[in-house]
Amino acid sequence: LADDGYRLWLKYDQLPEASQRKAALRNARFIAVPANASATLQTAARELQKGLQALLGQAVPVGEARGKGGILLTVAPDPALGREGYRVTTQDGNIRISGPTDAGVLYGSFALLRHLQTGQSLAGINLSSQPKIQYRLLNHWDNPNGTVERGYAGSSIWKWQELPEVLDPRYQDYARANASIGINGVVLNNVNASPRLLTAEYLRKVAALAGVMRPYGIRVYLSVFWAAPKVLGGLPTSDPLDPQVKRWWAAKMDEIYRAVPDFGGFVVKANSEGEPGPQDYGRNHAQGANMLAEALGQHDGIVMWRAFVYKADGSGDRFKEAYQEFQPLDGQFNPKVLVQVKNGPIDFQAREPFHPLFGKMPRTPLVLEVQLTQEYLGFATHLVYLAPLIKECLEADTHAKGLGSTVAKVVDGSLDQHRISGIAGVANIGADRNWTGHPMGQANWYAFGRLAWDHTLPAKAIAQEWTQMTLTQEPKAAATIVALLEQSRSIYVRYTTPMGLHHIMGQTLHYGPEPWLAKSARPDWTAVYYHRADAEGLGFDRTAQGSNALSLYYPPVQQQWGTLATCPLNYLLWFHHVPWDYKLSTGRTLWNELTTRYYTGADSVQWMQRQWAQVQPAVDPALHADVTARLLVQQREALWWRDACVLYFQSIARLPLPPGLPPPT
Ligand code: GCW
Repeated sequence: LADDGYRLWLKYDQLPEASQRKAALRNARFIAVPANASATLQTAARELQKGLQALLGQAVPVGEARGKGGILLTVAPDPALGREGYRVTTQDGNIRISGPTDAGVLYGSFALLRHLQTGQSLAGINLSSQPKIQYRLLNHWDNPNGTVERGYAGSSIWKWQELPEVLDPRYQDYARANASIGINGVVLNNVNASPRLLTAEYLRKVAALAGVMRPYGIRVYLSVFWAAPKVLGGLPTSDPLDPQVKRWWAAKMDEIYRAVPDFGGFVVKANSEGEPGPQDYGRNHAQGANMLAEALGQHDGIVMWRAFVYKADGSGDRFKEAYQEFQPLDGQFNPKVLVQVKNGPIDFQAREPFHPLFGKMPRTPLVLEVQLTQEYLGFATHLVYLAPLIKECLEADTHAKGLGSTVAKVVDGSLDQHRISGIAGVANIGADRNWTGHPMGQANWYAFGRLAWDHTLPAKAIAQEWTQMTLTQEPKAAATIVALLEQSRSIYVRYTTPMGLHHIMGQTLHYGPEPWLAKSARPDWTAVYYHRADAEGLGFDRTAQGSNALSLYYPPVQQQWGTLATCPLNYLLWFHHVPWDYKLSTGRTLWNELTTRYYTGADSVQWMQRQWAQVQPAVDPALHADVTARLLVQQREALWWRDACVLYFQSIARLPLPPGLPPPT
């Protein structure tokens, strides 16, 4: 039967080797849960049973412990494990999955299944782990009408019109998939929020979804429309300092928590891209966020206030705007507030330097927001594995407290000893049978969860796990696919925006090349604003001679990125206006290096096609054909990017292509 991708990495295909299965079965004769087990523990037991039976091809009963050779689920205090950690150990002839909470045991159960799915033995198993980040969230940009902002995998999986009565079984599979990678929160709706989500009618629907998520350790959250007091409450204002407004929100919080007692909290996009916010009333972001946090009162929720703000100002530098609005507010936020910051200063480009707010707001917990939906990375037609992009940001050194002050340590709270920490991935999930449109997009959902749990995991190891669990156990094919995944993002950067070019995509769809775009209602949305190509050279000068955005970083970062000689070529045009004939460390001039990268990038898509062709015997035929076809689109569009950009920049640089490169097609 063709695999339609629905089962994701939880396929539980029978283990290949009979001997391996036998050995595993000796350790998995039964699953024991305590009497009166909670819904979460029962969920863990059921998942183990489902997984083991399928992997081993034999029945594994759930019930009381019966001698040796079984799996025991136990909740037991274990201060070394935090709240959600787990241990999987061998003890007295049984395997024991334990954790300080039910959720920990659930995560341990999935860890055991992953262990088997990746071909490891149960004999002498000894695993332990706990998450480094507390709030690990998917952000859905889903609208009540079923559309998904920047979604490329069909419509929303939430069928609002059918809720709360109809609970699509898919909701449970969604929750399972998230729990299996440690995601513990889901923001159901778009940050460009509809006020409807806060109505009594919708809160019933939200409560129904929360009921499905709860046994999987997942809390639901909502994005808030700032002007709700006016629009829903009929108040004359939504001023956060107005007593009526405060009362309206406090009452709304009580209503929400009556419907969903474990409700997680809110994400807010305010005074950004036309959304209303506290600035409409002369208040700042902290005043807005704090009002919501106070309205939460005794309820156990948080407010994630987004820092994605900029004004349409063609003479300024958008790079600096979030910093300028937020950095001065450090120390003014309520303890329930986290500020949510995109990985880079502009907007989810294929490669960005880390956002300068990381390391510069030590008194405020910062949520790292990354985009899994491939808005600027080829939609659902280009194969781009995002773990290397996410890791690049996490591993970047802010130098806030000396060497090794990585973004990861800012985000996990360890650098500044924060009590709470968070990470958010903008979901790439839709109603397509295979969830993500591009079958390989599943790897990005998977990788996000794994990194949210443990940001030290290497991108390659995550790709290996995912490939083995999802595509094939055949070692050579798996290695080929992993190499393909690993290279895919840098290939994408090469044929679209090499060397630090950014924001030169088409304005309406955010797709395809439009480096010539010079006019827009938003001046800082034109491509020429960003690439600044002229007769002399290319790139945005952000040194002291230019916008001086570099000054937002700590001195060691400024020093590294601040000179042509020391700036890594991958970031060069982010920070420098470089003469076309400037000789780079590669020995080539800027023009020759740029064009070479566009060409080698596009050529590399053919390499990807060849690699993928090789694994054909080892993966499901339908899935193989699907990815093959998508690679054809990718190949066509890589040439489109290459030719459009090379020809456009050539019209300005007026230089010939370096020898050996064929003319654009
Ligand atoms: O990248 C931009 C997107 C918008 C999005 C915005 C944001 C939800 O084009 O669609 O709006 O970012 O992150 O708020």
